[in-house]
Order: sequence, then structure tokens, then C-alpha cells
Amino acid sequence: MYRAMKKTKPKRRPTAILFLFTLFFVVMQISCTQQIPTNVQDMNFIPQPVSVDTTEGAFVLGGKAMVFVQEGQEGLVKIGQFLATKLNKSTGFQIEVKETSKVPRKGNIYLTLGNDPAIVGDEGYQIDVTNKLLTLKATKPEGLFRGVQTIRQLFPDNGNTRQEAYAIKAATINDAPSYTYRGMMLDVSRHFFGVEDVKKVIDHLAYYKFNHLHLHLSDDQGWRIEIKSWPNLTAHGGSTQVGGGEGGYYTQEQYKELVAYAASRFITIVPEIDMPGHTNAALASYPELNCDGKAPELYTGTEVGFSSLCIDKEITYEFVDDVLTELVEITPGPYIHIGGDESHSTKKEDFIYFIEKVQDMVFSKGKTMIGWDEVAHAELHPKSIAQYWSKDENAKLAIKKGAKVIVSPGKYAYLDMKYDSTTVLGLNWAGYIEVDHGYSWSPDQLTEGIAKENILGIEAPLWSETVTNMDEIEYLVFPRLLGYAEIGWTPAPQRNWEDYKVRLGKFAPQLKAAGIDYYPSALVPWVE
Ligand code: TNX
Repeated sequence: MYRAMKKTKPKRRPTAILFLFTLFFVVMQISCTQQIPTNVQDMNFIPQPVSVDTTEGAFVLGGKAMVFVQEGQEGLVKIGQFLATKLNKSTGFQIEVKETSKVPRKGNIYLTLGNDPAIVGDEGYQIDVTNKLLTLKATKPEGLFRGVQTIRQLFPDNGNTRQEAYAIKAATINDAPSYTYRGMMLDVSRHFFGVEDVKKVIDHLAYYKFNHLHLHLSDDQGWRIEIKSWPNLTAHGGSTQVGGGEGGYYTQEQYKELVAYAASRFITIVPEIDMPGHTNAALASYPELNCDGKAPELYTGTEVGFSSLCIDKEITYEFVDDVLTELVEITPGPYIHIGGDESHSTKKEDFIYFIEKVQDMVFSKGKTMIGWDEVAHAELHPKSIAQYWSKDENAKLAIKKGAKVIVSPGKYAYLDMKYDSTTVLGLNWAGYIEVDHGYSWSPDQLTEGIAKENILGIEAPLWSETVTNMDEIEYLVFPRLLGYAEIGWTPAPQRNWEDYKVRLGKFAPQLKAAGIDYYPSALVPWVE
């Protein structure tokens, strides 16, 4: 017996090994399948990418995932960290970021730079989702950052972070924006909003792939940026706001902080000093800027068109030059916006003289001038930009003079217009802007003569006569901002309201999770 057993034992060994192997694979198989959730997440984007092609298979993001970034490329670790922080919030994981020189292993996210004919422009990117990896590739860090927003939308923060793993369909996404300038304007003059509020707005903009924030820094009701050579602008001119409240202003350090915060999200700040009208706050702060040498009272109402810098005085241009010099020094972006709207108390020839003179100052300081569409009456520098808000004749005149336009038509793109007659906040001089109306237009179809090649992009302004805090800002901004993001990004033939409203409705859980008090339009099938 003993001998026999001894003899058979070695014979059994291969079977045992085989058995152990099989067991190992079965266990592995089970543990792997258990990790894969049965429900593959819906892909739902705003703005809609240029192309999304799904294929067989799924990518699983589990608790051990990491974000790998290509080694030795400037700025990539920061972009990776931005993504990881957002994903950790939405998934409940603790994803870390690592530089790598090779393609990472299964289950990870990989951000890499590279030239590829399929990737268009600085903001273009490509996402490749396979069973193994989620790879994001772009030519520039800016493109990676836009693509990161798409990845965030693949794993949205719906306020439920309890899953063990998140599966998404295998797919290839190819994307690039339709327009190079995609912006929002925030009026911080009529009501002042502090640094933290503006950062929150910047975060909202980043998520929908905007790349400019225009700050309306001065108006009749308040001067909001510190100018060291003219300190009374903020000391007196920044001391109040519409309704008589406290007002406020940004020190140059705070402004620089905002510029840097925006830059880390690949957003450019466009500062506006509105001139020669909309200047009561400055006129009240310095009597010498008035033709009669007398300073008016501060203004806390909401009328427009009653103030003007004194066009004939030399001091006016010394003032403007000082303001622009200081502003240019703290503004790395290419644009300075000089306003120029509704100068109803400036004579037309004076207005033209003023705009041309200030335009020269802006360009001589190395910046590109933007002005509201009225500036088209002046001779325009070939690089000047007109912001079309009210009159298409002005926009066409600017185009005739060789300028490009940013389109912000009041009746479609004004975030301060009421949604309908029952909306409490907002104004209605340009009409009501329901969510479908705000979405269903194209910059190059507004009027004949403003064609795609004349258009730099789109901007949605939020004037703040009626809004006093972040909650009120968000009510007017959401959900219309998402529509403007899509108009600026997604090619017109790929956009239609019927499809958009369904995608928008699916954003409800994430808007709610972000604490955004949006307007719950009855036209949108909001997901519970
Ligand atoms: C017009 S739009 C203005 C602003 C007001 C806004 C209110 C523009 C260039 N000027 O001064 O705040 O209407 O909607």
C-alpha cells in the first residue's frame, strides 16, 4: 500500500497543480466580475463633443485607479491633480497622480501630450476609452484641461459616492471648439461680488469649457479695481452700490489672485473700464474729471446714459492713461475692454474722438481693444474687437472696418433677462429668455453680414442691477449658461433643442449636488 501510494503521489501532482490553477482563475474571474457593475453609466455631455463613437467593451474605474501623466511635461501634474480632486469628490475614491514614462497598466487614467492630425487646435483633444485604459491626449495643456472636463462629465458628481466601481462604455471622443472665444461677463459694479464668489463663477465656467471671464469693473454705481495713482476711485467711488449697500472693490493683489485662479483653469480675465459714459463713480471721486469741475453725488439707482468723462480736458487722458497703465500691468491676458456703450450724454464727435484716443493708448500698451458695438462709429484699429449687444448695424459697420466681433445679442444671450413674466429677478428690456429661446440660435445666423469668419466668439453677460448674491447669480445663470457653452463649442449642425433638453434634464442631479439653485424650466425633462 505504502509503496503504491508513494508511487501514485507524483502522478497526482500535475492534477493538483492544474486544480489549483483552475481554482485561482475561477476566484480571479469571480472577483473581477464582481468589480464590474452591471450598469454601465450613461454618457451625457454639455457641450456635446464633436464626435463620440462607442464600441464594444467597458472601462472600469475602481478604487485603485490612478491618474498618470506623461513625465517631464510642464503643467501636466497640476492638470492631473485637478482631475483627481474632482474625481475623488464624485467617486469617493482617493485617486493619486503620478508621472510616468510609459503607458500605464489596466484600470488607470492617462493624460498625455502629442501631435496627432486628428487633434484640432490648442483646445482640441481626443479621449480613448478601452477595456484597459482611459487615455486623454491633446497637443497643448489647454486641450488636456478641456478634455478633463469631459472626463469629469463621464463620472459626474451626483452626490452619491458609495459605489465600488464605475463602468463606462468603450469609446473614442474627438473634440475641439467651434469658436475660439467663449465667455461670460459678470457686472461687479452694480452689485459687488467678492473674490470667493468670482472664483465660484470661474469654476462653473471651467466645467463647461468656457475660456474667458469678462469683469465689468466700473460703472456709474461703483469703481471696483484699486488704482494706486487715483486712490479715491475705490475709497469713495467703490463705497456703495445699487440700492445703497456697502459696495467694495478688489485690491490689485486680489485681482491678481483672480487672474491666477482663472489661468489655472485656462480662463483669461478680460477687464473692462467703461468709458466715456457709465463713469459717475469716477466723476464723483475726482471733481477735476468733470467739465464744470464739480463732483456729482454717488449714484445708487439703475438709470443709464447720464454721465460722461469731460472730453476736452487734458486731465481726462492723464487719468485714462494712468488707469490703463496700472490695469495692463496686472493683466497678462491680451484684451482690455474700454466699454463705450450708451454714452448718451457725450456728443457723437466727442465720443469718436475719445474712443480713437483711448484705442491708441490700449494698443500702445501692447493690448487688444474690445469695445461695445457703439465703438464701430470710430475708426477702428485692424485688431480691435466690437462686442455686438444691441445694433446689428454697428456690428456690420465694425466688420466693414476690419474688426472681428464677439456676439452677445441682448435678446438671446443676456443672462440678466427674465425667463418669463413671472421671474422675480432680472430685467426684460430685451425680452424674456426662456431656456429654449436662449439655446436655439447661432452666432453666424443672427443677421446677414455677420459670418463665421467675422466672429471671434460668444459671450453671455450678467448685468447685476437686480442680483445681490451668489444664489441670485446662479438662478439667472443656470441653466442658460450650459446652452451658451454649447453654442460656443459644438458645431451648429449638431445642435438641436429636442436633443439638448434631454441632456440638460440629466444634469439636474449634479446641479443639485453642487447646491445650485437653478431655474427649473417646465420645458426641460429634469431627471429626479
Ligand atoms: C445695457 S448692455 C447696458 C448695461 C445694463 C444692461 C442691463 C450694455 C452694453 N449696456 O449698462 O446694465 O443693459 O441689461
